[in-house]
Amino acid sequence: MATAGKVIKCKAAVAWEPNKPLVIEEIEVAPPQADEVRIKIVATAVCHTDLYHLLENKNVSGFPTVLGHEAAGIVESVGPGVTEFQPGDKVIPLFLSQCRECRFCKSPKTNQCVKAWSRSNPNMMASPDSRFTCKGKKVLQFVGTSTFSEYTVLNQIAVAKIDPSAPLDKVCLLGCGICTGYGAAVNTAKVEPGSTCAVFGLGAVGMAAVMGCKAAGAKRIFAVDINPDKFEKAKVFGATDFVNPKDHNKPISQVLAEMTGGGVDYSLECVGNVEVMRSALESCIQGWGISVIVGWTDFQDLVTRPVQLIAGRTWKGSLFGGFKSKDGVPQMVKAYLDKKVMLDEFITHNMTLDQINDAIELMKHGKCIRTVLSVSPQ
Ligand code: CXF
Ligand code: ZN
Repeated sequence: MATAGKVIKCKAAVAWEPNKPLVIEEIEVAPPQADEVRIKIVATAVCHTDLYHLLENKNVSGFPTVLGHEAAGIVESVGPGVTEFQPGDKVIPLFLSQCRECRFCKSPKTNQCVKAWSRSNPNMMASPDSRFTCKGKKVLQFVGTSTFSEYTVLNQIAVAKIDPSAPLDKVCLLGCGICTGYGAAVNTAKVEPGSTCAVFGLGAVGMAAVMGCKAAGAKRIFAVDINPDKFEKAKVFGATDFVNPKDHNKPISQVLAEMTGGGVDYSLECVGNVEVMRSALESCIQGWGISVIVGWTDFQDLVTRPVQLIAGRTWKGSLFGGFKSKDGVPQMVKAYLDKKVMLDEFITHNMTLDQINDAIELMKHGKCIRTVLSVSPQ
């Protein structure tokens, strides 16, 4: 590549300050350093946690930053020591790394990786480091990815190589929401054939959780949302029953208990709201019910009565659907190519990177499932 080893000037959507529209700017992207890979982003989607991190006090890297973590692209060049990737490889950025060396990566019990980005982890480019500058200022990287840009630089532990025949404008969704929801059902809840499930919140993550419950053989899948417009789509992914909490004047856990003879076997919270997390737990059956927290929120306490757990319910959380990222993402790409998982059905809008603020508005108001932004030609 003619650009290898050089600074690339390109377009990116910069978040200069909290709660403000993103600004399309020309930025400079430095060449990859040791163990890093520079990627041309072809397609990226807006995920609800990008909005969350746009809020004051919520952003893990600070400002200015380039948000975006659900994407697919092509390797442009690699830094010293990188042997796994070559220019031209199709890849998906991973907000959760898999170094394959730490005690978590070596355990089959978890997808946590000790080198994953965090506020304080210098292994990954989180605050204060990045390869981006704009107007002479450093622009920070977001959760090790920053995909609202034509080019980005990632550590190789946060990149998955995928099938070269994969359509990047579809498989970009596997970078976050779809793996998160699907895996929460299949890997974390371990939904069993013939079981009953309830999915709370029908955004992309909830829809994918419904799809996961169906794939695992659930016989009844309750789709729960206060926006009944979502029910039709949920049916496409396999939901069999639809519940709008606004139609009932008693707690939704009671409604579900009455409909199922005691509660569901599995419940999945896909909203990121602590009240909903509690209802989801209390909706699963005593004795063996499993409730999984999938929606993202922090800085808030989670409350229930101990007897809920003493009675035999299990409360779990799931990050990225429990998938070890570098292993799981290429498998999910293959599952899509083999028509075992749906992706196209999640895409309600297609736009370009320049229209990112419109895409954010749609997400804010629950008017889309996924908007795919085309960033660069394939
Ligand atoms: C999130 C988890 C928190 C950081 C950004 C990504 N997961 C999905 O959106
Ligand atoms: Zn996400």
